[in-house]
Amino acid sequence: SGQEKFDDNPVRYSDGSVRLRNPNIELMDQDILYHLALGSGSHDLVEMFGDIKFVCMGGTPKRMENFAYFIMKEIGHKLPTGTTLMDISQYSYRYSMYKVGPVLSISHGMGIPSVGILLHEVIKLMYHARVKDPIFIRVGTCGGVGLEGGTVVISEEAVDGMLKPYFEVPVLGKMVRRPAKLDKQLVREINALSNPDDPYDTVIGKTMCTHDFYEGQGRLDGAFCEYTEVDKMDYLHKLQKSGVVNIEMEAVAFAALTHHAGIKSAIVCVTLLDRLKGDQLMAPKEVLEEWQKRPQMLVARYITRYLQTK
Ligand code: R2B
Ligand code: URA
Repeated sequence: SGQEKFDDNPVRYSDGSVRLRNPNIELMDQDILYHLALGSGSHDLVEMFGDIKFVCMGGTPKRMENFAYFIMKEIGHKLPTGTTLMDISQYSYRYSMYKVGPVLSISHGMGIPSVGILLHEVIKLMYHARVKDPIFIRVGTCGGVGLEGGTVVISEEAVDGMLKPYFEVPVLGKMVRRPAKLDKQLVREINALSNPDDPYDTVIGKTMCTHDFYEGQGRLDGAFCEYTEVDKMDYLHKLQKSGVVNIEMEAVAFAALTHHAGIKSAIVCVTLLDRLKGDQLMAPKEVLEEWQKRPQMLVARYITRYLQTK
């Protein structure tokens, strides 16, 4: 059924549940998901998470708490009386996690190492909880390349800071390279739900993922800068010619690790500025907050439709 193969085994079991590409895990008597403050010995993960369908991730704890309340309203989920939404991972003091029915809303922090650690543990969580065919979506922020602030971007491809479409990580002293693949159909399905009446654009394009916010994204306003404004603009125009429409800091790891695990995923970000016009984030706090709801609204629409039709 078009399933990825590794060794001789599909990445998912025939019922759609996540199979780990690591023979060690099932041999351990418990698995401690340290950065989530959860464990297969200490928690009944099937009972707690077995009904998950969507895993939504974004940078900050507050944004993902807001998303949890928002998706609760959108899908009409009611908490058991007398209970409130709790941060399941609060005692990790690293990431925040909220569960709203079939939706998990988790903060991933900034950058590839942070999202990478989280993905290892969330993918294992899906395995321990025997979750079937989960869909992972990053709802984030980014810089636009020729797009004004407040534009929603659905990533169709993720490339690294050298414009290569893979995630590279040194393992045992050797560079391991994994393709940063996103689900094309999911991109189309999400895009089809953008509202032509919205007072902002929703576009599909290539996303560049960097290891740094300042020099790594060609900014002139870091603590260091050893190039000129002309160099910067030449570079951004080169990016634009190669199809890059936005720049952020997690896409290649997010795309590559979900793909490697056989999990469908998408990345939907809002631009906080147009990098062709500047480097500093000048929009007022209220405006930035309103913009950050835009990817959430689109993703909530996708989740709501999905849950209604399945
Ligand atoms: C977007 O915003 C953050 C940097 O400000 C980073 O996590 C990203 O990808
Ligand atoms: N996040 C980034 O990584 N870059 C920007 O310019 C804005 C948000």
